[in-house]
Amino acid sequence: MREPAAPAPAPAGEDGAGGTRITLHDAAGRLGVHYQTAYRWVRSGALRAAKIGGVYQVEVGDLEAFDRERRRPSPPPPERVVRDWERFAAQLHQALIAGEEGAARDLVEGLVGSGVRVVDCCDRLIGPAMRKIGDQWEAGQLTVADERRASAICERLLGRLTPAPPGRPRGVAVVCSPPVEEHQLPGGMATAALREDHWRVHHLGVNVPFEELVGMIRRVGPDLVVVSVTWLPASEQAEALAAAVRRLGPPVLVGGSGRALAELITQARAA
Ligand code: B12
Repeated sequence: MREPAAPAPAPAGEDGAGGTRITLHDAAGRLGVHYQTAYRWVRSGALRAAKIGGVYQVEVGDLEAFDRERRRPSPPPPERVVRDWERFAAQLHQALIAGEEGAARDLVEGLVGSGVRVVDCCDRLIGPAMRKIGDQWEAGQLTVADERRASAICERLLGRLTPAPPGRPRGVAVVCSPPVEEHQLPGGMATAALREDHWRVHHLGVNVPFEELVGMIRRVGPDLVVVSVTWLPASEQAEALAAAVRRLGPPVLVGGSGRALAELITQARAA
């Protein structure tokens, strides 16, 4: 059976009441978001749209009101204090090793939705769960496949926790790792935590050649560079990268394994 395709753009029109309508594709473009994001807003009832001839259409007036509301600075949500991180970390670990992605997602998103900060979820939930998986792998209690499945679930979780918050960014940051580093998750967590703290972040992932990392940082011209390093033998390359970047001008923070993201956030603000 074929998957239903996203509706193709249709021309703008007038509705019965005389308001100008545009397709949801165009509305997404005006809002600067992906079609799927706008579609989710329609499905959740946040953005009004009518399905005409199989294509979602939005009234420009509704779109503008929605956009104004979206841009209005909202007071920070009340922060929830979690007292029992270990219990939650054990639950996440269990879900990760069982490959129960839905349970892992519900747990993490439930906490974030109730006011827990993303940075705390990384430092106190995902980090400890993955470290325990590393210990079990080292002890021969888990296979490489168990670890890869858990890592992949965490990557997707992090993707969902890494929105670009609206409002004026604190600055532009690049998060990268030395070329020999293969641990991508810690840099992903650093990205999520910095975005939550209103940085605009370019995350360069892992396995990027040294010269290309430096070249990209030169092109982006960031206010801050974070070098995330996990594998001990990669530390020397991380320091060489930091030295090369410092010569370009921006401050550089090097960190990783065992260092908290809460510390990164404090250092980034002071850099
Ligand atoms: C998943 C995993 C992998 C996956 C990574 C997949 C992915 N998508 O990331 C893969 C399969 C690629 C992998 C490969 C290897 N791995 Co591995 N891996 C792990 C494991 C299980 C989890 C890693 C992780 O995400 N940890 C959780 C994070 C959250 O912990 P953390 O590093 O403390 O993270 C915090 C900081 O990094 C901080 N942070 C991030 N950036 C910054 C920046 C600043 C400035 C600051 C302040 C903080 C900060 O944020 C995090 C949140 O709290 C760990 C176990 C462990 N103990 O970590 C082993 C582990 C890291 N791996 C290990 C090893 C040995 C390897 C391999 C050499 C295995 C091999 N023989 O091939 C290779 C290394 C390849 C390479 N060249 O890098 C060892 C490392 C030992 C060492 N001393 O270096 C560990 C500890 C496992 C073990 N117990 O032996 N691995």
